Amino acid sequence: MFAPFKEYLEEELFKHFDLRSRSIPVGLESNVSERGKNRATIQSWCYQCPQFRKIRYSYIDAGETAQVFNSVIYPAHHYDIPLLGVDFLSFGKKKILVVMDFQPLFRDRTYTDKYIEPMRKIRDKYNELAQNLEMKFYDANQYFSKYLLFAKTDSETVVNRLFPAYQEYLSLYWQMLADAEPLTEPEAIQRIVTAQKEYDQYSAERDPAHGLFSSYFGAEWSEKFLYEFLFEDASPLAVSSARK
Ligand code: BLA
Repeated sequence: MFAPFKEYLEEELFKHFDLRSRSIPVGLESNVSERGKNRATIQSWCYQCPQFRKIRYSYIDAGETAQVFNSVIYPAHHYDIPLLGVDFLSFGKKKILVVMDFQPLFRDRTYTDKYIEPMRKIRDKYNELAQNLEMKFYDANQYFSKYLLFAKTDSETVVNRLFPAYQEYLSLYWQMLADAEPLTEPEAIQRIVTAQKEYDQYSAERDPAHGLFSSYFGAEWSEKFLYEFLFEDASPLAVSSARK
């Protein structure tokens, strides 16, 4: 379902950037679940380049039961631009949920004008993908922008509307990076280090995927995947005790 999105991201990344592989902890690169009657696989890829310190994406293929494409791009710490977040999910072909955003590190007016307002033009073209749905797991005011794509949709819209919207957002993101002024002050860079780390902590604690991963691959693998790969700068202490 979302394979063309993954392939497009790969082509774009290799076209624009000098990518190096970034290691994924042993055992977390892929997994296969034989639980239940449906076979499920998850596979992940991770790269870095001078502009992006971590580019990760994962694909869950459980046939008709579930297809998920999830990705986060973390800019190098000397760029204050938002993170690029993608979460496309399809369950039983009927329930399709798509989320894509430039995930802001800060919420002040200067930041928003610079990095979020440019998304507006694209968002306005794809109104049917911006449904203002209520968030149950996350807080829409933390690390989400007001021009995110967030929709419950169908497979036809995925092909005809989401794909072009995705291409436009990606293209804007590369442009935003190209126009961004690298930070040079150690304090300014440290502020990004902290903000990106807080993003990982917040995301690891809220991630609604924990249940999905656990059901396929077990709780132990899920916890490792979340804290050692997806959001590796988060510390698991607070949460694992909360979950027990
Ligand atoms: C929702 N994301 C979800 C849900 C799941 C995942 C299972 C709940 C779907 C439901 O309502 O039934 C799945 N999340 C994953 C998977 C991974 C993951 C498989 O991290 C990792 C491989 N989520 C992100 C990113 C964004 C994001 C980068 O990981 C940003 C674009 C958004 N996912 C997002 C949002 C929701 C969601 C906004 C709705 C959650 C809510 O209602 O609060």
